[in-house]
Amino acid sequence: MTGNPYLDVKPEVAEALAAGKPVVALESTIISHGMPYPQNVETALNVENIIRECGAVPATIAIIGGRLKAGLTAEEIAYFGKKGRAIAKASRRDIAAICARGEDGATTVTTTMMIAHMAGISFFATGGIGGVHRGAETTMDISADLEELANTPVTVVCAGAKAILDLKLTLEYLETHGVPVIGYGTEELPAFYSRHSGLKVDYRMDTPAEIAAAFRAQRQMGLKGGMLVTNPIPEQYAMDDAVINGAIDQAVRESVEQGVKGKEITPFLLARVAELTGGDSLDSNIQLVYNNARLASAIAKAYAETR
Ligand code: PSU
Ligand code: MN
Repeated sequence: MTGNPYLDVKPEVAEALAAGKPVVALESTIISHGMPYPQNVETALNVENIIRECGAVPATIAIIGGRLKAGLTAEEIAYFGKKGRAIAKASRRDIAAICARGEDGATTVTTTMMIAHMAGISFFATGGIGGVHRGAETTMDISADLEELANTPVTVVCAGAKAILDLKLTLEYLETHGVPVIGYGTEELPAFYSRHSGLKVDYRMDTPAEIAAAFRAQRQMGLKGGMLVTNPIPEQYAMDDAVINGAIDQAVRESVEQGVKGKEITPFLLARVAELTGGDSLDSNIQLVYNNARLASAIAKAYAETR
């Protein structure tokens, strides 16, 4: 909040934080790289409204003209949605150069956690996180999101991770780095479009208050790192496992054939899966983000009420 010459906290967000009110961070890569225009803009604005209806203040995070923004205006959200993949996807390694050059950057889970923490925000809702990619035993492609969860004290609410990743190795990595994985109302790790992965989370928690209490304990003990809350997609929006897994397998095969590498892999896979499943996967994606925004708001509220 102070002493960071690159950070701009939106006044509404700064006031809420100063008053101890619940604030929920949102990422911008999901807008620019995770969904097509115009559904991306519509979804980003709806998510903010849902958070407000739940009694919290939304803070969509991005880098604009070299400024780290905690809280965007509707115009800024529309700008990100329209520019889409033309905006640089900014991970931890990128933000110093982007800010020094005065450029724009779409924040991933990693950089959204970083900027949220700089601003004093502890709760963050998104769709899916990055993880250990299939074939990582040879490519070493492991998302910086996992390392950030290990180091930065923010609770991230997601719908699990997409099966574009190796979910088993992703859990192993999180275990090694001491990140608690919580299932909201479930013992099974959800897999984004699907409620099922066949893998177990570390803790099942059934109320936002329980999650807030665990986060409080983590803070009071002075532990570094955050928590990952996995919230299954509502049953009525879940996709047929055979359909979604078929599309994912094909997308992964094509990425290998085409030699897609580095930061391009995740956006490539997300876009290809959406194409292969038509509008269905996009609709599921939008609904699970709304669902996560509601849970993150409830956790932030429970945390604020027990301060
Ligand atoms: N997974 C999704 N949707 C997303 C992303 C991942 O299901 O939008 C985005 C998030 O911004 C996440 C990033 O932080 O991709 C991870 O990219 P990488 O795998 O290159 O670390
Ligand atoms: Mn990667």
